[in-house]
Amino acid sequence: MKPLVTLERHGDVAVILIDNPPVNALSIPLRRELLEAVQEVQADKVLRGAVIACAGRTFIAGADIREFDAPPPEVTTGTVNAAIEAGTKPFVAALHGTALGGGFELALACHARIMAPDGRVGLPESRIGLIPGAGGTQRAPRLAGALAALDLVTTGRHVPADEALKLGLVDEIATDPLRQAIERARALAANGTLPRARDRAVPDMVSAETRAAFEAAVATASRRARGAIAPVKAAEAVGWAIDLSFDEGVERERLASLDLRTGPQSRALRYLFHAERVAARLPPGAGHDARPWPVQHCGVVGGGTMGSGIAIALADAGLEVTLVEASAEAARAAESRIGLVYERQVKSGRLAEDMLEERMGRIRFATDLDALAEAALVVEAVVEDLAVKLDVFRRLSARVRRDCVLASNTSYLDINLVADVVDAPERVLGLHFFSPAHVMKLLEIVRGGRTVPEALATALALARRIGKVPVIAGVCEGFIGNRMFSSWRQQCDFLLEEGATPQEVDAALEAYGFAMGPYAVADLAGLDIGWATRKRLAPKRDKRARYVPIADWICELGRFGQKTGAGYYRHGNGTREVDPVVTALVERASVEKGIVRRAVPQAEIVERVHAAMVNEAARILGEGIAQRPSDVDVVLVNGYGYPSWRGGPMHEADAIGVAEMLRRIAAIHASDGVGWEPAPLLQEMVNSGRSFADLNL
Ligand code: T1G
Repeated sequence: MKPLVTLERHGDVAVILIDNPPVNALSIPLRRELLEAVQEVQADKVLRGAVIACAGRTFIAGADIREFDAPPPEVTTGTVNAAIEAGTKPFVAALHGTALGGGFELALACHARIMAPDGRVGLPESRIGLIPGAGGTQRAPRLAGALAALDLVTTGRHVPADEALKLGLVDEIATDPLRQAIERARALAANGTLPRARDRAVPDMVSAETRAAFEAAVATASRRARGAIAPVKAAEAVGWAIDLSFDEGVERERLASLDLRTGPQSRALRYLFHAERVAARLPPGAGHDARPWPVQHCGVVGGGTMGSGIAIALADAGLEVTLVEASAEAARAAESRIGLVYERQVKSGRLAEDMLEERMGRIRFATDLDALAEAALVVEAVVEDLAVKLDVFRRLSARVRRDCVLASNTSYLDINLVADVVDAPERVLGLHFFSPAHVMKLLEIVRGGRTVPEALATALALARRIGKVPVIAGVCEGFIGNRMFSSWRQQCDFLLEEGATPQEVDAALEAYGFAMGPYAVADLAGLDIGWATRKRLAPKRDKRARYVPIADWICELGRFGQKTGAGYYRHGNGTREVDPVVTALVERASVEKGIVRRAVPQAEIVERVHAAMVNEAARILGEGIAQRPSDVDVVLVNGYGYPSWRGGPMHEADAIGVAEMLRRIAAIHASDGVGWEPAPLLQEMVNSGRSFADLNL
């Protein structure tokens, strides 16, 4: 077995080199070898110091997530850190790539940190339901201050090199961090200094005012957690760095991290971490090892809200983008729309001012599809009208390369109809972005009947490159996400007729962990889109099915949500208010159905919404539209605000039990009739004793 850790001698400084692809995760054997190397350096008569570095794409990206269900090992990252700090020789970390979690905690225990200019550091443990367990919540505040450390451990964000240097988390940025780290170790040994984070006081907790600012920041972080435990615990741990001795703080942190590791929230978040990576792989079977076609120049047809957002997402990833609009005026409107987004990013500090021109320069604007002649991939994002879309694809097909991937951003169009009108139908697929396209993580990749694996591989590679979370969907009305949303939104409307109000439904789901309830989301997105869909589908709707007209009545009043100042709510200066007009419409719906309104408990709202999700998902799985239940969870969490610390509706259905889910859905069918029949898959699963987790394997 190749060693995971080697020790190279560079004169009187050792380089401890870690090599554990793909991300040098701290596994049990690696930590054991690392501790032995540290002890060897400390015992060696010649060596005066050491550097810890990694081979491959990144410094240690954290503890090995796959080991978290096993009992805690005897050699933890904290053990290695303590050995480094207890010694009399300087250890310097050479950081590149993403030094995260236990990896960055190891670096913080070193006496200095040298970082590559394009490197990033972070303590993202809260994103998998944990808190740093190897001193990160105790050393980071001592180096960067409590407020900065609080931000890092509660958001889990990655910190770029220049910010890490400014915060004091690293000591130097160098294009050759290894060479510079060797020099730094030699210099520290020469002047006999051993700077240790643990010896410092937290620099910014110096007065009642700063402590009050810290407490206020803790309260904000807790509010933003919306039911997630880890960020709240991480904030508390930073407080230990202020109030307790280092050793007391480290011990409390270790125990808290171990406690969270066995809890349901961390299990759910680790499940999602794995699920997102499984979803991003090519489907098993024929062509599962297909290679993606190279993509550098992308086209976008249509510069409205979606097209502009897609162009930004592509440009932000360093791709060349040509956006084609129907007229010079429309192209100018798209350019100003995109410019506004970047100007807002400059104002908020997310984009450096001197980067604005360069970023805008990545997007060219044109009015002729000939401008896409050399594009490797084109995303159509014109109006959701079948005839218009098919005309665009007919004209595109005559102008672009035969191997150019042709994608539609449609939220419902049958991709096979597009494939019918182009030559080379094998390169046609759907790329369903979620608004705002440059922000929302989810990307549904819709696979047509003739889409070849190479085209899928190209779309998956593009998703990864632009930082999206891809899920492959088959062709049906609404693919995976919108089809499920349509189903559970109907249950919400039924609840309105039975006695709930829009604000009560929203409050119940927001208490459950959703960032925003469905009616508030509808007002944000615009009610006219759903209205147009309902009118389009009306001829096909089963007249026996229960139908709630409240949304139609609201739209008939010209109330389309925030964009018109009123929808389910009345909107003004960033607030939403209950509107008696809507309350009256809701009550009218009950009267017209002869329903005596009743108080609807929050638990019932959540239970019925969840059951509707699971039943529609079971149908989607049974039809092969989604490959596995965990893909459905990835869609709901990344595209619809389902609380990630719950894992997703399918993960939660397993905790409730499939038989109980079937019972709940059967009860809904008994009360709500046609369209609410339990999915056949559920009975099959009960008969075979299989869980949704079993279907993921
Ligand atoms: N453990 C095990 N495997 C990991 C891993 C980890 N920490 N991180 C990534 N992988 C695998 C991943 O499953 C995939 O495998 C491959 O590496 C490439 O990952 C003690 C307790 C580092 C930014 O939370 O954020 O330290 O699917 O596809 O998009 O206090 O991976 O190919 O078989 O994501 O370039 C803290 C989690 C752990 C970092 C790279 N660390 N990882 O992103 O590649 S807890 C994290 C990431 C901890 C300490 C605590 C990302 C990345 P496969 P990828 P990427």
